[in-house]
Amino acid sequence: MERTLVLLKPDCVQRRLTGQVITRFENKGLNIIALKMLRITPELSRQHYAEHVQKPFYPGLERFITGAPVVAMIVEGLEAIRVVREMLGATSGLKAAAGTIRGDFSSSRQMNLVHASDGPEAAAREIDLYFDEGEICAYEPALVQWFKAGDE
Ligand code: FUP
Repeated sequence: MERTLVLLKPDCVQRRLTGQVITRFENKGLNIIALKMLRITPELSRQHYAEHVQKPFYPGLERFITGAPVVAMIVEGLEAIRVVREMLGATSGLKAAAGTIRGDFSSSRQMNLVHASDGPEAAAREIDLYFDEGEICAYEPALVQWFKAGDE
C-alpha cells in the first residue's frame, strides 16, 4: 500500500468540481484516509513548491494557490502514487489526455485543478506538510474484497 498527498486546488473548489474529482478516486477503489479544507498561506506555498520558488512563474502560482480554499487529502492504495498521477494527466490541461481529470476539466497549465505527489519522497514530505498523525483515519474498506484479489 502507498499513500499520496492530493490537493484539490482553488479552481477545483471554485468551479464546484470537488465532488466529481473525489468520486473518480472512490470509483477507482482508492481509499481516502484523511481530508480537510484549508487556505494555503504564502509560507506553506513556499514549502510545498520549494523546487519552484525561484522560477519566473512562482509569484503567479503563489497568488493562485493562496487565493481561495483548497481541499487536502491523503489517498491510499496499491501503487497509489503512480496511479493517482496517471489519473490527473499531464501538468497542462491543454496537453493532458482525454479521460484524465485535467484532460477532461482543465484548459490551463496553472489552473490544472489537482495536485498529487510525484514520488515516494514527495509523498512523505507533503503528507507531513499538510497533516498531523492524529488527522489520519486509516481503515480497511468493507468492500476491499470486491476491489482486488487477496494476493494483489
Ligand atoms: P505537476 O507535478 O504536474 O503538478 O507539475 P509541476 O510540479 O511541474 O508544477 C507545479 C505547478 O506549477 C503546476 F501545477 C502548474 C504550475 N506551473 C505553472 O503555473 N507554470 C509553469 O510554467 C509550470 C508549472
